[in-house]
Amino acid sequence: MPRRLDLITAGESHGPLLTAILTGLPAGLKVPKAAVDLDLARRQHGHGRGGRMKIEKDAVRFTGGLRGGETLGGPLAMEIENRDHAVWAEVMGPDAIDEAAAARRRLSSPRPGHADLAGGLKYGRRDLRDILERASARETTARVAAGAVCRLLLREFGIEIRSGVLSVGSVRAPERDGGFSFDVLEKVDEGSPLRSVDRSVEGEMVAAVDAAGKAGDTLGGTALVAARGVPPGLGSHVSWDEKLDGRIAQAILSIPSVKAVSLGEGVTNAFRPGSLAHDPIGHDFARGFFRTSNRAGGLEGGITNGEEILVTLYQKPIATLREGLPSVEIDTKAPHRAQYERSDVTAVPACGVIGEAMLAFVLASALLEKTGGDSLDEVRRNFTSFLNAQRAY
Ligand code: EPS
Repeated sequence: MPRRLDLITAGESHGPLLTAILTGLPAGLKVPKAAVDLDLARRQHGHGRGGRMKIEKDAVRFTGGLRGGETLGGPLAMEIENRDHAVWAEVMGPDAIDEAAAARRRLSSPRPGHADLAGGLKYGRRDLRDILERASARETTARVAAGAVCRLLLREFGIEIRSGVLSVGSVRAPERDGGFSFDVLEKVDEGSPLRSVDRSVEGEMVAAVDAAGKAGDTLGGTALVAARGVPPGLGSHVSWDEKLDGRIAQAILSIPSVKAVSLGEGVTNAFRPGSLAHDPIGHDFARGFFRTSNRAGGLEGGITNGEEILVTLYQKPIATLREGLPSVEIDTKAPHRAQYERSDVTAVPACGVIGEAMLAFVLASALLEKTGGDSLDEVRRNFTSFLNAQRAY
């Protein structure tokens, strides 16, 4: 896949820290620490998060690629401390561990729905903690840090990304005529318990989370992630791996627990006739080409069409249940309830924030692939000429 930006993350949930390395940024982008920390805090927020979020106060530390708050064009390296490592050091020490302490925290009854067993079989690890530590959604902290930087780049070009929760468990925000779009997300109260797109159902959502928590159960849900200000012409129809819809879907599906994604009204459209599934084209000289609806969610043929990018993600309930689902103990092979690890009752609000980060990464990469440019000024010049060419079309 021809990618301009690349992101690598490293780190275990209870290891010393998480690392993100983002390559391909132009020089001259201002990256205030506060902007990254803001998104890290947004990821931690949400009713139904577990005890871990009371321990952590995620904050970024830049260790490469930045001077005086500006990118230099080299890889941007960031780290976020795991405060909880202090109590896990003898179990999760990178150099040495205390075998007795590690044995006490050994995971040998895998959780259905988690990576534990499939990962243990694949990597030949007899302590399934070796899988869970990396599979944990804690890793998304590093993605959100990188996504915050991508968001800053996109903002330079008038592109904004937001998210909001559409449903938690079976409680859904009531449907709206024309569906949900970016303007609804602008009104999401970031301080509200579940960052819902509709405050009127938030109380019911909170009650559902409380009931699930009391019962030792967990809840999934759906969130809308959207981008506004994206020009037509990012991504391409020419090759399967350049199609931006496919790249967005892959990025969103890589978020732990996300099992389905709908671009625009992709799911609903499958049940409609063609006459009701597409977006009529109009033109006026002030706006250029526009659509009278946005069922495609801003993507046609794998290319952005200038309308808002609308992505709905579907998150399954977290796989860690207090009672433990039926499983097997891997030494004896005898039936055994899956082990319980501290976890969240729901993480749908966080999932929306992580979705923003993934969408920001894909769009920032697609924008740079289109414009090229080693400095932000050069990217700007190329972006302007790209827009001017479209105006003259
Ligand atoms: C998470 C950190 C984890 C969990 C949760 C998300 O911390 P701990 O395992 O120490 O409680 O709260 O992880 C999972 C949902 C999971 O499936 O692993 C975080 O930072 O988002």
